[in-house]
Amino acid sequence: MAEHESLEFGKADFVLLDNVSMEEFMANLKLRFEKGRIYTYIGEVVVSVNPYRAMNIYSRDVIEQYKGRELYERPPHLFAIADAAYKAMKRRNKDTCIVISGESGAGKTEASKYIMQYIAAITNPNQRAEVERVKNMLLKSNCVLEAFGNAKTNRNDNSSRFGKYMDINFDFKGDPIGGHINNYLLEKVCIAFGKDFSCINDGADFKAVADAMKVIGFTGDEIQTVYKILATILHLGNLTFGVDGDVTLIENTKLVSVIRELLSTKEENVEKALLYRTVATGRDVIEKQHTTQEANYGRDALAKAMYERLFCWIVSRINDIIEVRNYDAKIHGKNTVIGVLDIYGFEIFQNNSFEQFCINYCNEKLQQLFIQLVLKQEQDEYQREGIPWKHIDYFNNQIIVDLVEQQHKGIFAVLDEACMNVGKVTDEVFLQGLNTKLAKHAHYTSRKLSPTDKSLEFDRDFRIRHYAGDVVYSVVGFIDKNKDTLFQDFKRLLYNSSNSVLKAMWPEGKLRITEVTKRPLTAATLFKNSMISLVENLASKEPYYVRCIKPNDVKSPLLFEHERCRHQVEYLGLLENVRVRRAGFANRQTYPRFLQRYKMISEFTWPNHDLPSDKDAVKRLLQGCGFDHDVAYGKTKVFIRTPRTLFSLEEQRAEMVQRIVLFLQKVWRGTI
Ligand code: AD9
Ligand code: MG
Repeated sequence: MAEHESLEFGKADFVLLDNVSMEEFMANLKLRFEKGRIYTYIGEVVVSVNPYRAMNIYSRDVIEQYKGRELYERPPHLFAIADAAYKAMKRRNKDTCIVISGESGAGKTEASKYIMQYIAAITNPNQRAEVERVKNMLLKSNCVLEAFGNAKTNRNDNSSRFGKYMDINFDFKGDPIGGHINNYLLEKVCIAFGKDFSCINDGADFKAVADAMKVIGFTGDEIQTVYKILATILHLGNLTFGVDGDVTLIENTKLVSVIRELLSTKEENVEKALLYRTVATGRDVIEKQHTTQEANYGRDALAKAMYERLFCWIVSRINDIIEVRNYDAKIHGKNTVIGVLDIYGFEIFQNNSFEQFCINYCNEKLQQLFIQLVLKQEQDEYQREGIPWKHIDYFNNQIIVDLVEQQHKGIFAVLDEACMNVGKVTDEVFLQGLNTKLAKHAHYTSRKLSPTDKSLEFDRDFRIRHYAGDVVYSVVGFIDKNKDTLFQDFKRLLYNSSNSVLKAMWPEGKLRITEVTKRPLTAATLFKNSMISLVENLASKEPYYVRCIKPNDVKSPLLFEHERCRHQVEYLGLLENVRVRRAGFANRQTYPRFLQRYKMISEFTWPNHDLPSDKDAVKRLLQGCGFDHDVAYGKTKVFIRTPRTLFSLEEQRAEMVQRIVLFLQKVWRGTI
């Protein structure tokens, strides 16, 4: 139990609830939110509720209060988790990671920034110049990524449209010496023409971003190219096609010259790539004219692909720059890592498509990891301490992970198969494939399989029973979004640019049409592979979790929408989390620490004990209080099963402390 917090603010750890019920959980969460206590623990997990107002809890002073402290010594805070991850990394030489999850607008990115700030603030006490440089780069790179990867949505004014995993490397002194960023699934669809991206539309904003890029180490040519690509994307948005007889035309040909200029290509090549497609039929190569529909489609695909490629290129350039430089540190010195994952939470919209499907699959993977790691961690500790472990039941979502990613019959496999179809490639073909292969799956159904089900409104709908709840997806657009839809002609166009920076972004444009034999990997396969390696990576580290909750949809600091929050608590599996935590032992403390806190409540231990060991003293104390049945004695720690026992100990302690104080006051006043 965290000190310095009275019950007026509710329970600082959900594990201490009298009953683990949804009502009690929600009441505690609400009370704390209303009292401005936005963080609460579940053991070592931080539950955070977005305050939607500036909180005075991130200052230098507060950082100092958390530095080097144990989790329970201070009120729950992100800083405590960051410190725990840092301590584990530094003292025990462990790679750690902090997984931040929650839905859009719940506060993940803000949390990741506070964590980074904390780590930056507590490291490099000797002000080594190289370390300062690295810290500065890591923080600055964040701004640049946000400028390109965030957008204003109706859910969040500064919504990250990509998942981000950032590793920070530390040397043997515990100072940052480099880092690496992985990005996941930038939502191509919602950035069509980048209308939403302020850095594209606003010259002043772009100036600020360009300055940040310069500081990080992007060259002038590179920044110029970025600017040109953004301008091209904007112009593409204004480009329209018409017809003259059966010939497709570009209506505003002036724009073609502008784009040509920006891309440093030949004018006729731009026009040709927009209006024709080169296809190989056997050994012949022919040029096929687009219909206006195809031309529109091609133009949109080009804009999206250019943006996505640009973003990935920026990430890879940042990685070049922040990579661990120091040869010695790489080869010899101890090099440990803290990873911070800021990734999209479950999304259940009115209309769910391929993006939501990928995002929700990602959350299934992370939940699976959570189950394994949280249980594994508990098991490991009990084993280490020599305490028998009894297994508790929880819903294992592996079945849903398999439903999505299994070879041959998983949803991604069916989707890929539908995309490879020689004949008709349509969303309906994909849906038929699902219905055939998954008809009997307990977590899959569709309009066709359950015609009377009211939640499946349209023929195109299918439904997945996710661990977090049922989600109805519309099959429309799956095929398109899964395929690499960019015509090879565009890739060649960009590769043949005389701008070397742009050229380098499009290496596959080198291939001649007759050489393009292998299909590029589909979006689903790429995403699946990246998730599998993400999870492998996280699993190799000691994890810490931050679970973010969004209190309302109107960005209000006052409103705690009960139903809205309850739903999140449910799908984040927080009650399950409390139960798992409690099924073991609610609290564990080393013997010396336990004595330090409670020794005054027993005559055997106050003021000092004369037993052979602290362990014996703790045993004697707990037997004396009648709590012996509710605890287990490990090698170095005492484990307390129910929170009630801890409460009683706390109460007795408070009572004793008061008595001691009164006694001392009397002594001072000379009345004794
Ligand atoms: V998304 O999935 O990227 O759309 P996030 O990242 O979960 O989403 P974000 O961190 O961007 O949400 O938070 C949304 C907004 O909530 C911020 O712009 C702040 O205005 C507000 N917020 C979040 N956390 C805090 C906080 N600790 N203190 C004050 C906060 N305001
Ligand atoms: Mg975000």
